[in-house]
Amino acid sequence: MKTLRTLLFSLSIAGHAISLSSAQGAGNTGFVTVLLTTGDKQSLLADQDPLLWYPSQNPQANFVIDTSKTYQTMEGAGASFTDSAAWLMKEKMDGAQRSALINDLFGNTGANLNYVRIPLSSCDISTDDFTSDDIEYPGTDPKLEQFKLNTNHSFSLPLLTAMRNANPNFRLVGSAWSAPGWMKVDNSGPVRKGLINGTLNSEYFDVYAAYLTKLINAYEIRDIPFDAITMQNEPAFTPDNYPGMNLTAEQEATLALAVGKAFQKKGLKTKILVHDHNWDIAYRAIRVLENDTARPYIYGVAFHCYGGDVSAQSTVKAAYPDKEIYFTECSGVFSSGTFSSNLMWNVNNLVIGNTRNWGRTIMFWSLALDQTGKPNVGGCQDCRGVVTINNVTGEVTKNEEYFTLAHFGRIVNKGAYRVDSTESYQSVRSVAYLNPDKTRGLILCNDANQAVSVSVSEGNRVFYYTMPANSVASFRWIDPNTKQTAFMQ
Ligand SMILES: *[C@@H]1O[C@H](CO)[C@@H](O)[C@H](O)[C@H]1NC(C)=O
Ligand SMILES: *[C@@H]1O[C@H](CO)[C@@H](O)[C@H](O)[C@H]1NC(C)=O
Ligand SMILES: *[C@@H]1O[C@H](CO)[C@@H](O)[C@H](O)[C@H]1NC(C)=O
Ligand SMILES: *[C@@H]1O[C@H](CO)[C@@H](O)[C@H](O)[C@H]1NC(C)=O
Ligand SMILES: CC(=O)N[C@H]1CO[C@H](CO)[C@@H](O)[C@@H]1O
Repeated sequence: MKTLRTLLFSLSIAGHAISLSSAQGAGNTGFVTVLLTTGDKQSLLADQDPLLWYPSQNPQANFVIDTSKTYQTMEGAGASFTDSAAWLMKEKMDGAQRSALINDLFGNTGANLNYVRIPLSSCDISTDDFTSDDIEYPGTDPKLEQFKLNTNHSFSLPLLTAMRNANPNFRLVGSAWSAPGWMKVDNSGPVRKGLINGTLNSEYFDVYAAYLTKLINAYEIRDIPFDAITMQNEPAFTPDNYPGMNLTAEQEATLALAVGKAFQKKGLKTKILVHDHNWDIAYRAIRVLENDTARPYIYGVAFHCYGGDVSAQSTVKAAYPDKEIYFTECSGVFSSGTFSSNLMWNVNNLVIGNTRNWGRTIMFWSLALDQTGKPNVGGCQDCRGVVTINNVTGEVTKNEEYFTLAHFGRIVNKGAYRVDSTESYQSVRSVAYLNPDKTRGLILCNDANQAVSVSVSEGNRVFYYTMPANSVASFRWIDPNTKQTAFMQ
């Protein structure tokens, strides 16, 4: 086995496919690469010895993979690139630390992340309160003459460019936390630019649609296009100390119609996702979709994890099968759980549960925060970033959220199908994917305190593996019908 592993290593350095038939013993039908993370941190995304496939006429495996049964295609994994994360990366890291971090997050030897959420106004994890058309109270700007991409956005543009350069499948989804204060009613007036409390003034739906169009366009002309937008983060929640804007389902349908028409007029291809809120209020998403006039402009529904169960995603998909499901936010907090319990929960719910329930993206909240969950202007005081950046040394800690995303990113490419696999065996759960290059990806998660030995089959072959206690493993192998050749991770 060591020989095979050494050979694989040198092949991947050589960087091109070479027949491995001479390296395999008689009777073997290829190999499976394995990455392992254990809750006790003894293994952290560590390469294991490759496993061999064994031929078998009728494999009775614990996990049966069937790539002929396909579900949704995957867009990717990532987190929100808040202005706080940009500030930490720019101000608290040196150039070498910064490029190492970008590679660890977005490079294919790191977590291979490719889907990033950009707050289109300030949020709680911000350095300041801002939109791109802030007018002093009680002024207004219905013609958007003062529109200017906020400096806080410009600040993150060079970093976004570096991320895009690190991953050719890089995509963005934008989410607004609030319209500019002057477009709202019942807001906080002059306090914090009117971004706290309140709802969109019914006279300003078209103006706000034009504003969002300008905002998306401002990035697009800088060669940073948005794949999708959620018009409002958590529309059924009114935060009292950071930007927010409560919208009813009816208001959100009206806004989707206005934004859809505005995008169409400008030729913007950015998809419109609604809801961007929790599983337990999925009925609200269905209410938005019930509007026949707005529905054709709505591409899908985005979910957060802070209430309810991930199966709500399937309820929405069953009601509107032609709408796509995105998962856009969940945050770890420093005060809850251990590395191990958080890793197990994340993989079971946000990777396995989410993609078994039609999710096309897997996203955490802030990409980076400092060791005390700062900078922020309110809201979550305890949030943990995907990585922690020490605000004195610039050193990076990869958190359980990082390993959760990496176990997906390293074996699943953009455009992969989620395919059928046995859901569980004892304490182990699975999810499987078929990549566009026909490689297969499988994630197993064992959340018990004992190891579990499992068998996995695809077609007439089987491999064996022992999942350590509290562990997640990512497996990858090639199409059984192609010649046995090495492949790149
Ligand atoms: C937001 O609304 C809540 C509830 O009405 C109120 O207590 C709070 O003071 C408001 N915040 C601001 C900044 O106006
Ligand atoms: C949302 O806004 C409406 C209209 O201003 C208001 O009646 C309702 O109470 C608000 N909901 C919350 C949760 O603040
Ligand atoms: C859909 O929304 C539009 C715009 O607000 C509204 O005019 C229309 O009545 C709504 N349709 C339904 C069926 O609710
Ligand atoms: C680092 O963060 C801590 C906690 O927020 C803060 O007290 C300290 O001033 C920060 N140090 C630097 C150098 O920014
Ligand atoms: C991180 C960052 O660039 N923050 C800036 C946001 O914009 C305000 C002014 O609008 C600046 O004061 C902040 O420094």
